[in-house]
Amino acid sequence: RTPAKAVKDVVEAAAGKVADALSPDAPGAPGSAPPTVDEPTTPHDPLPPKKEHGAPETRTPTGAETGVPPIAKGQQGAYLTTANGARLRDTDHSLKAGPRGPVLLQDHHLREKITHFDHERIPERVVHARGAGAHGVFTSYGTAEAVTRADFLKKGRETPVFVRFSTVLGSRGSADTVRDTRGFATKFYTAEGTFDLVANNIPVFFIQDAIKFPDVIHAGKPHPDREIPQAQSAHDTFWDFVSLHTEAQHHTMWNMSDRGIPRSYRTMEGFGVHTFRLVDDAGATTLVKFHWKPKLGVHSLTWEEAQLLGGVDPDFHRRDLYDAIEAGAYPEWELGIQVFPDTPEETFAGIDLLDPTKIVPEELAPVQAVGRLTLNRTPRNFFAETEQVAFHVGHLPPGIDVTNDPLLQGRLFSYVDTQLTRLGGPNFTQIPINRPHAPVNDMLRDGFHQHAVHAGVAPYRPNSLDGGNPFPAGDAENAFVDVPVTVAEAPKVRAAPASFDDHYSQARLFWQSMSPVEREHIVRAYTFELGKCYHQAIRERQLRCLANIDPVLCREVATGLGLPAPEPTVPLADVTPSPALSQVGREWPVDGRMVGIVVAPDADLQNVDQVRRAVTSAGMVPLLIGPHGGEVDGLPVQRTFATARSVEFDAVLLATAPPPAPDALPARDAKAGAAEATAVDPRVLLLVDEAWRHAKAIGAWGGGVGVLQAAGVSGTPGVVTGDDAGEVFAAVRDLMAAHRVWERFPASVG
Ligand code: HDE
Repeated sequence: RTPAKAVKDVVEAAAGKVADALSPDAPGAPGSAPPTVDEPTTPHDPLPPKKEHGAPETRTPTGAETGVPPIAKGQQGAYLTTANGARLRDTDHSLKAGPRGPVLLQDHHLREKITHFDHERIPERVVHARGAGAHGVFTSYGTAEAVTRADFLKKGRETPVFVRFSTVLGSRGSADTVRDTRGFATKFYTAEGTFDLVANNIPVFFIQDAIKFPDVIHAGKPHPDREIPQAQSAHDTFWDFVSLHTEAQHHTMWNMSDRGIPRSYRTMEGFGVHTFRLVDDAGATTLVKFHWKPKLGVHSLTWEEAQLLGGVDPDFHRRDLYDAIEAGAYPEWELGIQVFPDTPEETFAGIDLLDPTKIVPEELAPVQAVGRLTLNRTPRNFFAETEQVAFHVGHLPPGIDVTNDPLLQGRLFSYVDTQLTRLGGPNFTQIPINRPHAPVNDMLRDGFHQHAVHAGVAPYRPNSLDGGNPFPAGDAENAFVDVPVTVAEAPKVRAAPASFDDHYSQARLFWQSMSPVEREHIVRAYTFELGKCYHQAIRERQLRCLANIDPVLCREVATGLGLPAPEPTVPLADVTPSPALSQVGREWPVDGRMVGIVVAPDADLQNVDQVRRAVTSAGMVPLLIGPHGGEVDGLPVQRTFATARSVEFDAVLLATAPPPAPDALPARDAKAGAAEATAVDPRVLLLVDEAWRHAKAIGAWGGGVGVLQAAGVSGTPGVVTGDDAGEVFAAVRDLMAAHRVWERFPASVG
């Protein structure tokens, strides 16, 4: 076998596995029949655990491996008990003085049940409250061995991980698809202690010093008087802040771009933002920036899709993550590093590496892959895992250290501080999801919710009573390395370096790197958001910021707002665009994407079945959309015209022109004036209309071709028709690799 053949074999075998797991008939696949649920009359076996959940947690609160699974909590036993294990006869009636009498204070079960319920809620995160998590594994390529001594980055090491994705501004119950930055926090349970890479999907931050964090968050959160708007930046206080603190302009530009509305967590990049310092075995240091690169490419929603999803499926990203994992289409990213020499100036190509509002373009410092992250297990219990997980930028293994970035320095203080309140005391590292997998031997004792039963009498050192333990470790025992960086002798000041004063050049670099379509989206986003502000002065001030970024951007937004475009107040930076920042112009694997197939009893169902299988073999998920639930002539229907909405699908195929079903709203025949329109169920026409507007590939054969005519989209780019259903699907699949049919978007901004 040639190497190329070997790679091909592996790729084909992997594709086959995904296809099997993704088969609509596989247990647990989206749309497959759920396991049978018996009526609750007598105790019987519970439903089997999800196939990816694996064995229960076996670690002690201090991280030691016991090998003995703890007693599973939850509805696993046959009989109901109190919290103390006494079996109960009744949980539906309080203890009363006679059936109509008053409730007795002695009813311990009533009081225990209600009291526990009363305390079920804990404070939500002050930021990043809305999130979704998953377990997985990180496999190291060994390519970072030259620059760090970190054990988990040695070749072939496999490290368990837990990842939590989040939005920043919204409350815990807010919608997933709002325009916002996304958190991408990863806990690596390494053998040398936990490493938390607490990253975002945007490589820069709003502010350059942590002392402004409460201010920017107060500005972004709902207004204090009415508590609106929820999970939005389209309001006066946000734009007031970012137009006054102009260092925020670069991050804001990313938010207004398609990066602010990801298609899926699976299609987001992740960035450590700050520069970190790596140290190798010999003590030599290197500066790095961390990047996560999604296997499926960077892919975003359209703004209209994001808005529709806020109502149709506010849990869209959460559901997408869980569905993909349960179907075996495991999300993957490569961890990469940009490497810079550790010089006293801490700059690279003139860019200040300590300024968190600056990137280093990949064209100047390529991202070098150091390992692969695969998410393969959904949480067993949302609260226990996703809600209680506690990340901290200071959780670092030997070989990775921090830099003096003033934003990072403030974060080092903030995370544990907020977690003390949120998780109710100092012992949250003992909560199962937070337990290190490295053995723990600290001298921290007592406090609220202490789970460990510590032995010994001398939690101090040195001591002569507990055998002198614990002893400090040295290099030979892989002790953490605080890199002895020289601190310049300098006066104590509240000030920033002069290089931090450049607030516009990289916002301009980003704008200049976008394709015309992406620029158009940015213009519309600014126009929308500023259009939601009530105060003219704020709009005008933000336009003055845009003038310093680019005159075309400023003019287009000003036109949308009906305001004059101001002149720049600083010279426009001369920038070299970074093509790596654009999402347009490349092709990506289509794994795990959703294809909706419209069927009705009159369709050629043999063809439909064949296409359904072809979609599965391409690693995607076919969802049949029928006029009613159940089956259409033996084929299982996963969505009905009443439950399907275009935003769920990445492409739509039509095998038929279904007439209006009885539960359809009146057709828009009068408006459309076309005889054909009345013949097709209006919800199917809406599906096609939206899929077209959102630049998705559309294919049709047989009766489906008539629907495209009725919808007025036949013959336009990315709309495929033909007699052979298999060929139509193959053309649609090829279109999907580019994520969208980009030419369908208007792109007036050149
Ligand atoms: Fe955070 N951030 N942050 N942040 N952050 C929190 O910690 C903070 C910043 C990020 O899924 C909080 O446990 C300060 C940058 C993520 O549980 C809090 C500053 C980046 C998450 C906090 C920043 C992040 C948080 C709230 C400015 C990207 C969610 C709850 C100096 C590199 C983690 C909590 C999760 C959460 C403070 C800026 C990422 C309050 C003071 C820059 C992904 O401690």
